[in-house]
Amino acid sequence: MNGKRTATCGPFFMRIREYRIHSIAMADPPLRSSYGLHQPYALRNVIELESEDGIIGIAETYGGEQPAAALEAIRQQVLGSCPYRLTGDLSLMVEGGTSGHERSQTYNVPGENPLDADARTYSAIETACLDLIGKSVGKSVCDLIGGRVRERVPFSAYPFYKHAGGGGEGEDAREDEYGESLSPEALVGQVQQMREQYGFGSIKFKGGVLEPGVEVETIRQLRQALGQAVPLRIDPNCAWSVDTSVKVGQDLAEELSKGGYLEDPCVGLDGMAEVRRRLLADGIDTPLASNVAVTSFGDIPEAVRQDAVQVVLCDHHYWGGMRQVQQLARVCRTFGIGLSMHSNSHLGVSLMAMAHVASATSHLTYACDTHYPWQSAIDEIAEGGRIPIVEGCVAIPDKPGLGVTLDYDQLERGKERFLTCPYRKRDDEAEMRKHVDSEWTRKLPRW
Ligand code: GKR
Ligand code: MG
Repeated sequence: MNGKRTATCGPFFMRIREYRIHSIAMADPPLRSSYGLHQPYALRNVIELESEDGIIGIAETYGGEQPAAALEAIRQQVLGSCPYRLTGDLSLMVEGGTSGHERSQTYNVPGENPLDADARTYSAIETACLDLIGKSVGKSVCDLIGGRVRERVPFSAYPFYKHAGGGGEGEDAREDEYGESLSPEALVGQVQQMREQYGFGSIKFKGGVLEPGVEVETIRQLRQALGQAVPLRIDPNCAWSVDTSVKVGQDLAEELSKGGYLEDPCVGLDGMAEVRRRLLADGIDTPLASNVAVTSFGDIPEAVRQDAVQVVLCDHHYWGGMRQVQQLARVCRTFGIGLSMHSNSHLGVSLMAMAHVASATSHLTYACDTHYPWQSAIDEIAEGGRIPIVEGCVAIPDKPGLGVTLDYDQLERGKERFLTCPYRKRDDEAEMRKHVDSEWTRKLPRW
């Protein structure tokens, strides 16, 4: 990898003269998952690449110290390089050359997996380069990466069991928009509220928190409240044994049909494959989805061989960028596997990047996940405020690049929040021990 190679970029030479990395924090409500409990602040890193003529490309990625250090480590390769060439120069980061790891299957919280660290760093650079190029030539990112196949990108509601509280701490504690939701009834109320506000047409429900029987009841009540037309998915993040996964698959055979799926019910490809075989033997064809057992191209051959995963959740943030996601889509299509999109707590710059790659990926067969409703305008760093989600969709704006620029006052507030909050990485287990159960450790399977 030699950033200076880009000095030969040719007559249309554009040089990156500034590279800025901003570590920010945003309030995050006490959401539960099998990882534990969300901290009062979620962390993000935002980067800016500024060209010699003052055009700025931006990207948002996983937060905290380690991802910021990884972004810092490539400063010399970035500075002075050409945004058309930089991703080529850094391509070993996503071709297995620097990490040596072909597979990146992980049970760490997303953003803390050392095996996809290079892919995450590369992705942030790629996104910012595409934004910079788009802004310099007056074209949208989705059109630079192959052209939009949809103008409006559908997202799902992402309900969580949660404790009371809206996130933030002390004087910065936020209003609790959704209230405590630790029962099926409260969860249904949360979904209805989200649907009223954003018009979501499908539901991705985060399970792995309460007894499986209660989570089955939650899905049943959702079906009853929402009717037959709304696809329902449940994701316990590997909290269940194979037997429990099969039982839930049987109990929810009807509810998860019609565009739904069962996501990462148990640990590993062998377990997922067994769940699949046993459900099929019962005549239940509910697809199994994953963003845990399949997180890199190296995971795909075994997943296909065992028919362990019928839907892969892409995520440009850790799959190595937008073009890698498009390649993933093609591979999935080739093997008859569906494609959905994973999310983690994020702000509007990430939401727009997710929308652009989704817009230019024809084989995206499900509405994308997004945590966006869990964040608030107080933390938004996008100029103009929150990105609208209307009828469950994000529209590709008629603007160059990602269609979003930074609000620098808001960015400063986010940086200040990061500096004053005590969190430097995501640690849901520690947070769980602090507030819910002092003995708690992540256990897979729990049930
Ligand atoms: O936000 O707690 C969370 C989720 O559990 C998230 O970290 C997962 O990565 O959304 C994710 C998923 O689909 O597994
Ligand atoms: Mg998942």
